[in-house]
Amino acid sequence: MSKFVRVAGTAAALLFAASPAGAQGVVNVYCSVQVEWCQAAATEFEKATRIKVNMTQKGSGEVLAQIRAEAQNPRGDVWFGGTGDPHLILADDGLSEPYDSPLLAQLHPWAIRQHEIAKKRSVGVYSGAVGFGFNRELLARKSLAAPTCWADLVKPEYKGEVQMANPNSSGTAYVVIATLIQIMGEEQAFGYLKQLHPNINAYARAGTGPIKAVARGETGVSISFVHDATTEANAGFPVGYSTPCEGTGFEIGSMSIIKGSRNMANARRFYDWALTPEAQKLGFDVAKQMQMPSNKAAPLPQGAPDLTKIKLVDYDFVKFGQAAERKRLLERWDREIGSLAR
Ligand code: S7P
Repeated sequence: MSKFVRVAGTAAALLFAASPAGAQGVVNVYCSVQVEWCQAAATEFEKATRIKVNMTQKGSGEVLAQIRAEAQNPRGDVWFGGTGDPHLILADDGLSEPYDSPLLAQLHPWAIRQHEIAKKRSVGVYSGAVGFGFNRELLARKSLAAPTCWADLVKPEYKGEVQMANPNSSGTAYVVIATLIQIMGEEQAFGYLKQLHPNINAYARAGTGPIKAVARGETGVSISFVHDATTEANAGFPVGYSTPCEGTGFEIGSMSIIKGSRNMANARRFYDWALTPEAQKLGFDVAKQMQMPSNKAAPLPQGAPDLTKIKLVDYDFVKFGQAAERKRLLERWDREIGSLAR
């Protein structure tokens, strides 16, 4: 039976799976979806295979940093979930293993495209779009309209009302910056982020932090994946969402096998299993997550944002999935935005 342990004093939530009777070895998984999904995946994979799962939950930027730090002595086998750009960057670094799963043919073209861009070192597991989450009750109390355009967020009436994540730790926030650059061009995007800064009350560590703050009524507005807004609304919070009128970016939530994995056969079994419709349905059925699954036979969760109805940019995964480009943009963000007075 899997058990969940949160380690005090660290940002990480760790999941340890107790060894099931007759366990068939082990697989070490770094997991960047929400912890409920990580836990469900560990439990169900163990049940299906009797392979013990040691699972660590962390944000995408943090897992990328960890795998890089462990490159000489890899401790993880699979990285499951998290935004696609850091998975491409890991591939660009040569720190993930190429793999052709027999399940590839069952996937949507956007998930296979991720596999191609990564030169077989990653694959799409789910997709979701960036937008604005908002607390209906809080905005009504403050007589604020819900934002519908990127241009709205920089208006003075939203001073201190908006939250987004820090792109160093959060893959979500990196998608936001890449999105703004693709909509406005880089100079204007950084000008926009400077203008936005007085309206930001916190740059959260985790990408889902801002929408959880919206749900709790701690901030009126967040820049988030809109599927995470529907999860909070379904949990009973007064949360709504909109997608920007100028267009928006999206993620190909991904999975990679870590270079030098010491449990390669089990890593591949987990990877293949995670691409099955049954495994992908767990995201919604057990963990109430609302992303669009990559297996064509896994249904879009009822009430999930329909990506075909959202104005999406033609996201340049090749450009924003390069290690040097991410490093340059994060350094620029630290220099020009992260260091601004609060
Ligand atoms: O699981 C929900 C979700 O929005 O979180 C992932 C995200 O990358 C993890 O958070 P960070 O922004 O902190 O890296 C998304 O991939 C996923 O859709």
